[in-house]
Amino acid sequence: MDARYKSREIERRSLDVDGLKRSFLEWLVYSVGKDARAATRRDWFHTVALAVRDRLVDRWMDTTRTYYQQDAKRVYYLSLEFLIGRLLTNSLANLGITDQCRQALDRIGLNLDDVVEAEPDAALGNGGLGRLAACFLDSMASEALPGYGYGIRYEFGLFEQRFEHGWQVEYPEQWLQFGNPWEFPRPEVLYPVQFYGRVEEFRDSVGERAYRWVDAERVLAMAYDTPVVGYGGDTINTLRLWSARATRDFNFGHFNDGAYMKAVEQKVLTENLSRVLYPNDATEGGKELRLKQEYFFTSASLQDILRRYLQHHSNFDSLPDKAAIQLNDTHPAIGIAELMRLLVDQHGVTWDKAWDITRATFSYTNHTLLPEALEAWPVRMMERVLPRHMQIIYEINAKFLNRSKARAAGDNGRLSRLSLIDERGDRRVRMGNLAFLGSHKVNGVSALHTELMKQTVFADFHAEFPERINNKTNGITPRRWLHQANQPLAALITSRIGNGWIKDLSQISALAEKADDLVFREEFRRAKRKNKKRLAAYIARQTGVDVQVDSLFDVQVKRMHEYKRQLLNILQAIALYNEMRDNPTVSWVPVTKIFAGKAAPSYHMAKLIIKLINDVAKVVNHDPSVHDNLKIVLLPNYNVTAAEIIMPAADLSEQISTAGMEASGTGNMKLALNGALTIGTLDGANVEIREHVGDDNIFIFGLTAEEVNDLRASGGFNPRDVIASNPSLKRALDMISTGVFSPDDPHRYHPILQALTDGGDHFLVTADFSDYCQAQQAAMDLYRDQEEWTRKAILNTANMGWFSSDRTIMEYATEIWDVHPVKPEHPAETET
Ligand code: TH1
Repeated sequence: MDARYKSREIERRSLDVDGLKRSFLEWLVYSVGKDARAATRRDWFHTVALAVRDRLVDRWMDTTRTYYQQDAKRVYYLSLEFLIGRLLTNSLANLGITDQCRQALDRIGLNLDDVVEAEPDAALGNGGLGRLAACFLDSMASEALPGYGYGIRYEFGLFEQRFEHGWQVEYPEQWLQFGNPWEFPRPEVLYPVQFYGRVEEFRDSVGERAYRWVDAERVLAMAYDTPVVGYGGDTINTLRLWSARATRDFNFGHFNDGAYMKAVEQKVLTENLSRVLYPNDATEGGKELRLKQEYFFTSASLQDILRRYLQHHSNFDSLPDKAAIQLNDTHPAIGIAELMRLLVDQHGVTWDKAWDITRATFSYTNHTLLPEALEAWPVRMMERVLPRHMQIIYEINAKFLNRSKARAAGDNGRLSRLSLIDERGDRRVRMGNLAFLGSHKVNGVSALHTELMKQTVFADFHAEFPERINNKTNGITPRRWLHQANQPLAALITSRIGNGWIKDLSQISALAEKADDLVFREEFRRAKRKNKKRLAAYIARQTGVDVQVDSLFDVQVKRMHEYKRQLLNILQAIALYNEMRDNPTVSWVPVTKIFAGKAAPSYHMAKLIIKLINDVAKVVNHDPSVHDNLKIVLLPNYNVTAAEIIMPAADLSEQISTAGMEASGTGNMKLALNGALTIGTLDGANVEIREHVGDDNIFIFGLTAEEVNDLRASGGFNPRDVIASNPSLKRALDMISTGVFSPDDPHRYHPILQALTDGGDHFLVTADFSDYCQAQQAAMDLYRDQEEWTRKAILNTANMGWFSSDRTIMEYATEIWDVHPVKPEHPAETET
């Protein structure tokens, strides 16, 4: 081999500063095609990403080869969302070459932090559900589990949010505009996916009744692979995302007719399938394109899984021993019917055997009990788009209902609730019931949520299959959410207890004994202050508002939703504003209220709440009579990158959903791990956070899930009475209704006031207001005592070890998937 090529090949693997530097300069010229003098920040980002990518390819292939050679059982995480964010910092840290990379760039006269800033945020998800999938990928790779992510390569991720005159306006998020250096297109990994058409019955070779799906439209799914680097860089797994491609034969038919433009138009329409992520978090739209997206990626993934399995096996008997398929909510639940179709129609497996295999392979995670989020596709739509699947679903349903205990007991009410078809009104397919029935395990995402699943949506199924429901409390990856995002605190922790916590977060409990150490407290505060300064600068840049670094940073960051009750928070802010103006001589604890979050574009109430927060902020921030003791900011375009700046800087974490409505929450975990104290209801994982950090180190308020349930069962309450009896609430609402915050349009907030009064206050904002204000007061009082506050903050960080997604993922691995760690085998490194 030409010596120059050989040395370049070695260069691609080199992890030292010189090797990295030479590699950067080569990549810039030969792949990005730029001269160092002309290179932009983005060029440098692409250069560095490509050079870093070189350093993980060998180990990526070793990982994949080892799984193949050992015929290891794999887990497939099917998710319509992967909210991964930026990857450069993550890849560097997990490969352990951050310092070398920084120095190499230094020598070229560049700053790593600037290069990092040029990476777009991959927002292929809405919120918690998508981010959970991303944390799970990190944990599977870090625990050496053979795990694959399967999803859609959306051309447009979650919209970019801007505020115009205080209103949310959506812009397309073009994350792929300048190319994506992390992905490998696989034009040869291509599967056909069909839609529409009809089902034909025929007799198979042994005279049995059989079915085939004919006259269907065909789309191709093309794979794009992104390596998922585990901590330490030993295991590198794969995230495979599908992109829609029109078939060629489809177009040729039109060419022969001479209808060239028609063919091209058809191609564009077909490829719209993977164009855009639906921007609804925990609400279901019922749109045909959404159903097609769900089926598209699920079918392609299952075909890929079966192809991989068949490399080692000649029948499907041991599929459940070689593949575990996890359904991230019901979005891929059509996979149950699809696997049945593939096994029965395409591979000639008998129905009963196929059903046993299917159930043993699939498991399902439920993420919400909100009725508006439970997917139910109109039977007529399903019949049209997926005619064979509709038949299969009927068949599954008939067999199940025939055998169910409810039939034996003659309980028709229960039978109709167990049915896969909701017969009330226009008939619909209940995807949750299908997912439940087709899985061997079904889990909720926090202890409370799992109990409520048993008592509410899945009560009848739970009675039928008492072993099936189990809990897997969510977690977060300590790599991104502490090690990378909060370097000041990470360095402090490592200086005291070593760096074992990055891989085994339970070790962080060793910090608890430092809570009484005055020196440690001082350093803990210093780290927090550094993060707050960074956030303050970010706030100034994004909103133009100057905030006091020493004020209490009170943070509510999450999707805008009525059940999450941003409204409760802003009402308390108004009440506090009034108190400060009424009592100008009191020495107030300065408070900065920080909000961030997107509203679904069609969710009018959530968008109105955004406008309200912006309107209140404008008045409060410009009122000299509060002496800068209260500032309110709503940061635009909340995403993973913004979260990495916000989480480390928070003092107080707002987790104030109506009890029983937030399945888990994961932002609550990120904030507590970074030393914020929680103010929250006993909802979702807040319950378990309290158990871990201790009742003295958290501010709990409000009705419990049980009380909420009882209150609603007893016919609700009269919010007008509550308002009348609480002068500060009444005053806040009066200010809103008289246009104090909207002089240009005094009636702007009528819908909000209506919902809180005549509307019955479904989310119990007024009911919890007084208790919430007391909890806020307790937080402000405590904040005056910085030593006590810091002690509790340290205890929060120290007691959050259990909330690592490594713990969660190992519970899934042992209790649901039966998959085990596989250490990649590295062939002896080629000598230099
Ligand atoms: C969220 C839940 O609201 C949240 O409580 C939980 O922590 C998170 O999932 C992870 O488990 C959900 N996100 C979605 C998104 C869609 C549909 C349902 C849910 S539930 C699109």
